[in-house]
Amino acid sequence: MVIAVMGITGTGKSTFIARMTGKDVKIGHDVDSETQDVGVYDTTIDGKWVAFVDTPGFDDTHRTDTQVLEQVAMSLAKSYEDGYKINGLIYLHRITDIRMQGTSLKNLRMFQKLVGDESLKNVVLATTMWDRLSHGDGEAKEAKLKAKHWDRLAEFGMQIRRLDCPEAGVAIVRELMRNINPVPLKIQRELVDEKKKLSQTAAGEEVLNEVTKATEEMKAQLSEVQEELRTAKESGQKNMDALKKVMEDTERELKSKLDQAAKDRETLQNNVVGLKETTRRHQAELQTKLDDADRERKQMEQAMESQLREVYRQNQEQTERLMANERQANSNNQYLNDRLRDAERAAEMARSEVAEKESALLRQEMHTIRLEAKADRELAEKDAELRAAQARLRAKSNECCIC
Ligand SMILES: Nc1nc2c(ncn2[C@@H]2O[C@H](COP(=O)(O)OP(=O)(O)OP(=O)(O)O)[C@@H](O)[C@H]2O)c(=O)[nH]1
Ligand SMILES: [Mg+2]
Repeated sequence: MVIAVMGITGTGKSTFIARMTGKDVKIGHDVDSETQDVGVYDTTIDGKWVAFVDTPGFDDTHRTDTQVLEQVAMSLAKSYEDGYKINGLIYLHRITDIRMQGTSLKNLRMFQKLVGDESLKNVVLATTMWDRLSHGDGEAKEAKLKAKHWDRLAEFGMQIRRLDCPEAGVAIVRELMRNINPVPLKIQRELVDEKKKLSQTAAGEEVLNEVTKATEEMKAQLSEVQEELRTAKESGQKNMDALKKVMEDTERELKSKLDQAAKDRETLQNNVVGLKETTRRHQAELQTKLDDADRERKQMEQAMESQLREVYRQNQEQTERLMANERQANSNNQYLNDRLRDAERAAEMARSEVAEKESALLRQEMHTIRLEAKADRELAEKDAELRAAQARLRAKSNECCIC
């Protein structure tokens, strides 16, 4: 899964890729453009291999638009030839930018020409730097930009998102990862399938027009400067030397720019094969990066597979251990239940034994009471008999005294 990140210099492309991959991507901290070459940085998101392509933006401080286009177009064409399709593109724009004109407008136009209307559905335009202004200001700016420039592109399926919190980046990438059948970009079709020269592609035509316009302007400026220089020489002005120096410097600068413009025109006229030769170094580098990324991905997949196998084995072992423990617990339970039943039975027996003993004791007690009552009765009878005998004895003794 390949995702290209584009946008003018300083919009946060490298920062975004560094956050997504955790890799050491070179980030710019001054006004000069930082990323000079197309770079590939990969990672795994939701278990899937994702390679981010970092690109230099147009209006680079070090190179002309032609040179940037040549490099970006070549990289895209080469990866397409090698079977790597771009699943998604993220186009970054600073929400802090005062107005959308000049550089931003030109860059967006170039981007649209590179991608083509059919691929805009694979594009997310994401705004950065929300932390640098109030949310209300950001929303107002976003609404204006949508109405004036972006809604047109959104009609072709381009999504507009904000990179305003740490989770927003992954959400955008996940959205693009759903595109599993990507269509090639316009520049890829033009260069590879239709074998066009760079100047014949929509993006190339745009740059060529700019170069032609700039060349005409510079030529007009040059002849003005040369004319002024000539008049100054003829009029014999006092401060001639200083003026001459300024004019000559301007002339030299314009000539060097014209030389560069001529080189740019030549580059744009090259066909894909010629282009390939001039950018062989970049191609080889990109290929190496893609191959490295691919190798790393395979290694990662292998490592993940063996990790998964290990986790599966450990799970299996743990399951078996748990089952054995459960079996042991069940048998312990059974044993305890048996013992409990035995104890309950023994208690029941003891209880009935006690009850029996209690009733025997009760019977014994009643028997004793009955015996005691009988003894009392017998004692009373004996006592009565005794008293009767005593009475009889007393009567007899009385009879003897009388005699
Ligand atoms: N405050 C703030 N700064 C950011 C944000 N994103 C990036 N930056 C800063 O913006 C500067 C430029 O970031 P880069 O990632 O180098 O931008 P780039 O688009 O790769 O630039 P080039 O490589 O020159 O095309 C760096 O100082 C970043 O730290 C953001 O969302 N908020
Ligand atoms: Mg960068």
